[in-house]
Amino acid sequence: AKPVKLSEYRVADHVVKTVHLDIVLHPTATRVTAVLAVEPHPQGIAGAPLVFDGDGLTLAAIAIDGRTPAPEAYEATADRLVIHNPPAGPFRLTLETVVDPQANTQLMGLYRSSGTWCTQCEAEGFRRITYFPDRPDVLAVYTTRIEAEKKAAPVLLGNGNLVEAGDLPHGRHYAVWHDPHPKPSYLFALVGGDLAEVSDTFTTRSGRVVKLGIFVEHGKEDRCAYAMDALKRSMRWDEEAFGCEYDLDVFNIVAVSDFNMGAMENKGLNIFNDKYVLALPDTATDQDYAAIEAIIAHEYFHNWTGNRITCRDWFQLCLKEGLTVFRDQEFSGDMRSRAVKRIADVRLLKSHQFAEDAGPLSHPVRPEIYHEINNFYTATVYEKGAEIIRALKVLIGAEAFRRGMDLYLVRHDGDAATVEDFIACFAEASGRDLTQFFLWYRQSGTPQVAVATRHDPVAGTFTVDLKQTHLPTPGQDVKQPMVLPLAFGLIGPDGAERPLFTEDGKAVPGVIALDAAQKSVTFSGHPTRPVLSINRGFSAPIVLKTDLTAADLGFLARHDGDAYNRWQAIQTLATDHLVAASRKGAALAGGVDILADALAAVLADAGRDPAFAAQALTLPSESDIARELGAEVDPDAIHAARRALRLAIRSRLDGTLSDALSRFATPGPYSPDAAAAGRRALCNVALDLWASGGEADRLATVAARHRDADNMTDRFAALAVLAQHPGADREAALEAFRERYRADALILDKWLALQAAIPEAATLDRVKALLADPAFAMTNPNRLRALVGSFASGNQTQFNRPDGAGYAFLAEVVIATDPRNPQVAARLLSAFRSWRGLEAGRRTLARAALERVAATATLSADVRDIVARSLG
Ligand code: B3K
Ligand code: ZN
Repeated sequence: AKPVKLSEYRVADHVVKTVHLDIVLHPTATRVTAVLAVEPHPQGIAGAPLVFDGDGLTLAAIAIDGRTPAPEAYEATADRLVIHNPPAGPFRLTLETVVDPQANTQLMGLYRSSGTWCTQCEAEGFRRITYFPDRPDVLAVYTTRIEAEKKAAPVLLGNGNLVEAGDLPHGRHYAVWHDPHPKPSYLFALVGGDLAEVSDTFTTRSGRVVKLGIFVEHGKEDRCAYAMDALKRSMRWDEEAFGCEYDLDVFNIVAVSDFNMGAMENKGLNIFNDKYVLALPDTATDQDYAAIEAIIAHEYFHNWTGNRITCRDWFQLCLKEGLTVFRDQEFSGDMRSRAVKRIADVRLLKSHQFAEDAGPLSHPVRPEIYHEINNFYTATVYEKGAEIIRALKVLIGAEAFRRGMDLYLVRHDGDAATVEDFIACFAEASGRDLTQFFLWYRQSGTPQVAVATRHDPVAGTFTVDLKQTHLPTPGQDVKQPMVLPLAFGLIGPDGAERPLFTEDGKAVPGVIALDAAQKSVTFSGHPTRPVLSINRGFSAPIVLKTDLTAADLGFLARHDGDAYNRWQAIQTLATDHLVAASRKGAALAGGVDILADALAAVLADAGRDPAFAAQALTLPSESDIARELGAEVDPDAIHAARRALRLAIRSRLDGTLSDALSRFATPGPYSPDAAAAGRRALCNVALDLWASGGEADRLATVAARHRDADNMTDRFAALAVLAQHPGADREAALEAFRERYRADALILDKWLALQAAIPEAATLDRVKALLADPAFAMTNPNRLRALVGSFASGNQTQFNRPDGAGYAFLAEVVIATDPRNPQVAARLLSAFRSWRGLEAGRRTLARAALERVAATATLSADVRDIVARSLG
């Protein structure tokens, strides 16, 4: 198929102003009647044929202004409706299609999940319901009438406000929903099913009472309280932090168990993967609670950034996604510990986005070409998209940033906007030229910055030499220097922050804008050498190489006023050691003592912020080390190095670790709040390190903690420790866990994922056996991600088995999944994104597996695109 190019954007020749849908729900033959107010676009091609999108549709009836056109006047295929000579002015187009929700295994368009009818229309699902100009710049006002058998679907939900409902003969009923806000088709949604409702209200700052509803499977009502609370906090926060008030009388959330991603921000009717709604202390971990809070907020925040202001075309996806991720990160930062949230976000950014950007799937935050838009819901668009906005805020300052946001929200309300529109608001608000800044959206790859420092004790000057470089990425061999806002500080030998003066004595702000290939900055007033703390708070999403010594890093770990950089100093120490150890063996890699001392200091001070200490004690992951190595990666060597370092740290901190277990035990009943979660996080990393040697008595302690835990966080953390140590205890604990939660699919997903991540040669057979386990279902995206996704992305040594069996397995699953659900298949396949960095033997085997996928006769556009770019 032809690729779509940003440079070829033009308006639709025919737009739709209002949509009246009449949908009669039926398991296999749902009848959709659409009455569309169509008009030619003033900037479109006059007299052009009408061309609407379709996907797998059959047209049952058509009328133009109430009259059936002659058969030769139009052409309707599964994927297109063409009317050769449409009326020159506005007209009413009536279309009738019949769709089969039960047979819809792609989970795009209208489908069924455990008997509930639901929809997913972003990016291009609406065209699987009716023919339509299915593109985000066609905004219409929707009225939806839904009819169903009352017993099968007592609940009927649509976008906007409920305007009418009633019973019909023969046990049937209907509801009519009207959404007054013009919206693109991708925000359309409906739900019909037998669901329980948890309701509440929220009063907006202007006094409007909004009815809130969360709809879940019967019997799960008691698992919605946290999501509801998170929703109300999100609504309040968005008023306070961004001035955004909710704009309908109702806000509904529906949890379904078959869903391709996390959730969807349909106007007034968010549909969620139930994993991001349901939580009780015994079913969800602290991490689950935090994810629920973040995703509830994210989807709610889309009401303004995404829905009120939408995207002109799918190239602008980051306009809504990057911005909304930035907003949800800020929200979680305000709800929890800001520094810890930042650390968690940067960890995720590096492990997902940096890895993506360093391989064949690298693309700009605003791509310029795509074959399949579903493959661009990536860490780059989302997470790097959010980083760019954070960097912009550092560059222009918080006040100008807020003015720019306010301007954007007012100026573009009701628009389908572009990234240029967005950035123009900040240029105007700050009075700065942001042309160079815009390169962040156009250039792919992670900028690399090298920092060297010079101290002249006689002159009392301290000079920072900065240099930026850009590696080639697919389609971009040569790049221009970008503007990188680097927050920084200088720390004196006493550990105190030094004032910042230039050579001529002028005070300077704590941000260097590195906007050329090279730049040097000299500071005066430093008779003794200060230590540079740079890229504080990870102000620019870059790979940073400094000339800081291990001693400097140890010093920063203790004294840096920036909590993020205290953590980063420890990570850098660990990373430097692990990279060296992976190349030449642990014995030859230094830095362990300094690292262990820094960790001991963190533990001694852990009372101040246990969650921070937990982050510090969590070593870089195996894939982090692989990314640092970049080439000739041997996952077994990395695993061995990491294991050896854990043991070395353990032997130096042993007593402190076991003390931490009692010192930070959480008193009283479980509460998901950040403080309690931080204590549990610290105890659980301490436990993991303390038991890392696998001594029988220690494992017995872990097993007891597993058994006696009164919440899922501690129970599962202990199980995860046990899982790393082979033996009968492990198998017994796994079996007991399974028995205990046998009726709870979401919890068994954890059980599947944990087993798939065991770093042992027997794991692949275990995973294959689990494919046949009743807890697994090939048709459910959560199960697939838990078992296969966790194996491919979370188990470096076993996915990358030296015999290639891990690759072959993933290829098989992808080939088997693709005909049913291309989106999920393509997502799984992207686990190969770093294959080129592997050592030669594994590289050859990975290539062979990718080629096997490529050679499959009938591939979806989704998988074909990922495989082609991976091999390309
Ligand atoms: N906008 C949706 C993602 C849709 C993915 C389509 N393949 C969820 C979100 O980002 O909020
Ligand atoms: Zn989003």
